[in-house]
Amino acid sequence: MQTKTVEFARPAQSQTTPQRWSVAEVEALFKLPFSDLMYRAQQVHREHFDPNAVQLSTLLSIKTGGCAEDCGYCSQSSYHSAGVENTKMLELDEVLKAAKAAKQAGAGRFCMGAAWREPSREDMTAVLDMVKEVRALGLETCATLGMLNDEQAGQLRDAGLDYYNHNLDTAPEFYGNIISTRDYQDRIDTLERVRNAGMHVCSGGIIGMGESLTQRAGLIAQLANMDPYPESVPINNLVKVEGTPLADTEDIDPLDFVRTIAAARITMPQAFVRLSAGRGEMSDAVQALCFLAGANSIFYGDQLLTTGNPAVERDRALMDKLGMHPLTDNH
Ligand code: SAM
Ligand code: DTB
Ligand code: SF4
Repeated sequence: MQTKTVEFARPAQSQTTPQRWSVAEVEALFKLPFSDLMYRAQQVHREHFDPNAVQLSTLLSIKTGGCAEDCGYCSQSSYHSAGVENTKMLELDEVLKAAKAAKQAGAGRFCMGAAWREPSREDMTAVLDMVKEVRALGLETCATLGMLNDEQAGQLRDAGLDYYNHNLDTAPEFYGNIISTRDYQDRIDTLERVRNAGMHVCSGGIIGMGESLTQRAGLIAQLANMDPYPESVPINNLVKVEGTPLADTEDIDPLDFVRTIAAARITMPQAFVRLSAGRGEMSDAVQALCFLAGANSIFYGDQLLTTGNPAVERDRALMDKLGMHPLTDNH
């Protein structure tokens, strides 16, 4: 491990005057001695957040499988054979039942995900109703539906959607190794439409897809240099699904995942950094390190989209053990 000292003579910033990060600067963060990186991340985290509060989002797959995109990590792509059953879109009452249960369990945000390249006109009609009704339950709303045009972004905003999730997933130069049916600019275009419509942006990526350290830093720099950077930054550890091209990818060292969380925290001080997919395979100790590194949001609920997540009881026990409380407590 390299031990050279890196200077951080940067002023505190706000989201209206974002700091620009070069890939080399982010890479230098990754190469810091672990304790120095954690210390720096803690300082930034405590400047902006209650370090013991965690934002809880519950996910629901409202349309599963049969997707027209070829994302190499994804169980829902029609290009792969991951054994995921293709379903029709859920009915409104099924979505509301799940949202009520999520609220009852303590979630503050409900995120509806669909395996689409982009939503059709009919899809939008149904989703807009879901957004309105879920919001009326007193939950924050998030949706992840693929690419949007300007009209669709405006419709979602008008329905009361609080966040739109659309991940950059990896560095621009590695993107083509993972996905061939769309390009990086398509993702950036949708994110701009979401931002211009006035919704909060949720965008992050996946770690452990075989990317180099420079490419991992490249993803973080790309997110941090968005103007403004996303309010919510999900960092997923690849869930290796059999039948997908990435099923046999080598595991990354959990401490490298923790370092990625810390780099996200330092470069995007006011964002909620979500410790996202992959928690099911992580020990409590690694998750605790992620919180120390500045993660302050998780997916909460027994299921992600097609794969498992730690059981609600396990997460409650973990929060108790760490003296953490849900952000919905309002303190
Ligand atoms: N189809 C929409 C899209 O791609 O934007 C929304 C749903 S898609 C499943 C949402 C995100 O989930 C992807 O961008 C990716 O970052 C994440 N994801 C999907 N499969 C994953 C896996 N096996 N491991 C980790 N993250 C995954
Ligand atoms: C995000 O960054 N991660 C979530 C959410 N946004 C939509 C999805 C994780 C999916 C993990 C694999 C699955 O369950 O299919
Ligand atoms: Fe489709 Fe989204 Fe999966 Fe890609 S990540 S295959 S766009 S559901």
